Amino acid sequence: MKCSIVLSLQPTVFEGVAYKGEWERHAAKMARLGYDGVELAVRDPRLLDITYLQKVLSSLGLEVPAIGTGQAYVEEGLSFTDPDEIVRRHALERVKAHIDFARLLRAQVIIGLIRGRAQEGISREQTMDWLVDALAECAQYAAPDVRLVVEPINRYETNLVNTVAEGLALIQAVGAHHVGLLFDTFHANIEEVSIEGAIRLAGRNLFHVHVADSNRWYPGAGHIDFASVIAALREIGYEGYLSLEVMPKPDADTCAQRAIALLRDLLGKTCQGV
Ligand code: LER
Ligand code: MN
Repeated sequence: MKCSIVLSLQPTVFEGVAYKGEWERHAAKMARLGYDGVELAVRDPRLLDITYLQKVLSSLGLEVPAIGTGQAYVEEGLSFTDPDEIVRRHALERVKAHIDFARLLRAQVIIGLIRGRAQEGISREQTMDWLVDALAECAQYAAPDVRLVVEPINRYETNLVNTVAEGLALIQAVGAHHVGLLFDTFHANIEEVSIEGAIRLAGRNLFHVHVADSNRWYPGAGHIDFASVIAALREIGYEGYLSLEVMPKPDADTCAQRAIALLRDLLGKTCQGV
């Protein structure tokens, strides 16, 4: 397993990301600390200079395991399940732009908050139909080389797909090999009966992992047992990234340093920077 950290390429109101904006400086610092990659949270990839971004990241030796899309929802209200057809269409177009961007970076595309919420006055069946159709259209667009990762998210942020079991049902409805799950330890600690049990249930469908402790601080600052989480991930043969998605508490640099120190220790690797 390798380690990455979420960098938001632009300012955002989303609280669960330690570094926002000034990404060149932050990426250089993460490379020095020993991170293998940076996960990029991107509101609209069409506003970016991709050639420049690729040049900077490759000069730092950083991979991009995944692209986050949630800011298109948080900042602009785009979602796959909005009752307004035009909003749903814009959400699809935006995620297709994320897929184009991810293809160049060999990254996965996260389907997290962009799925939206089931809203009053709309049947759950209708909402799920919109979600399955949108995911199927994205899967077709992403095939064969870009993987999509559906993230179960806790009930306080969405009422659609809170658990791994619900995530599996959704990806099974789409039925494509390149659509899998993102497991976030913070959400799982709220929603799952057992964090390790949920990892085992995800099994080979697990494509990406977000790590944050029970309080959404860095691993080690709350009560999740990360040694046991890593053991469960090893048990299912997971070889992807552990990607740090945390609030900047007490501050971003402390999170980044303490997280890599703990994760590298648990993974049995030496940490370059700390
Ligand atoms: C939202 O809480 C989250 O965990 C992000 O990864 C959503 O895209
Ligand atoms: Mn997450």
